[in-house]
Amino acid sequence: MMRAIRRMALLLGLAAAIAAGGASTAVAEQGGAAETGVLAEYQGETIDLAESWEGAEICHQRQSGEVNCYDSEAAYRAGEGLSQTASASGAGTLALSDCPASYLCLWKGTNYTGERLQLQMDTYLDLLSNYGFEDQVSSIANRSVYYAEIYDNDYPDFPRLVIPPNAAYPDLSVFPHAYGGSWNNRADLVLF
Ligand SMILES: [Ca+2]
Ligand SMILES: [Ca+2]
Repeated sequence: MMRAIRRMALLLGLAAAIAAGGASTAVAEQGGAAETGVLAEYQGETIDLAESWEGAEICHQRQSGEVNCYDSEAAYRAGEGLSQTASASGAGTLALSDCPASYLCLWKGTNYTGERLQLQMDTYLDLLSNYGFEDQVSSIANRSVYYAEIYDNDYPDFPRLVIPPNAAYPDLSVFPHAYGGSWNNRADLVLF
């Protein structure tokens, strides 16, 4: 019940959050002000995911909220203290089985390929533009016990697609979008 209430509150605040994000983007474009993206650690440097992943393949949000990025599955598993052999697909190959339990994983390519963003599911709302992932999600896996939803904020009534617990969708182009076309490369935010 608390989750439902929190989700409702977040939805009500959604338009305001998006308006604020739009305004700061406009300011940044006009005045060259700092971007407002999520900062992550990658190869000893701090990068702004909204600007560029700088060649990273996997960006993982820790339970602490910190985001760490890696250029390979092997580097990710080493950096997060995971067993190398637990990766069913083998080091260097990205696949569904590489998405950790309790996480929502989003890929830029179909069939769980391409850059992968791993979000923990107690942040409730994430604007994908802050992670450099806006309108770029092609496959998705929900490895948590909670429902997740992706929203398209390019339309005033926020079309959404529900991702049930333990659902994995290798190709979002099979899901029709309310405004035509499919859900491939349409998601702007995620709600848990
Ligand atoms: Ca968009
Ligand atoms: Ca969109």
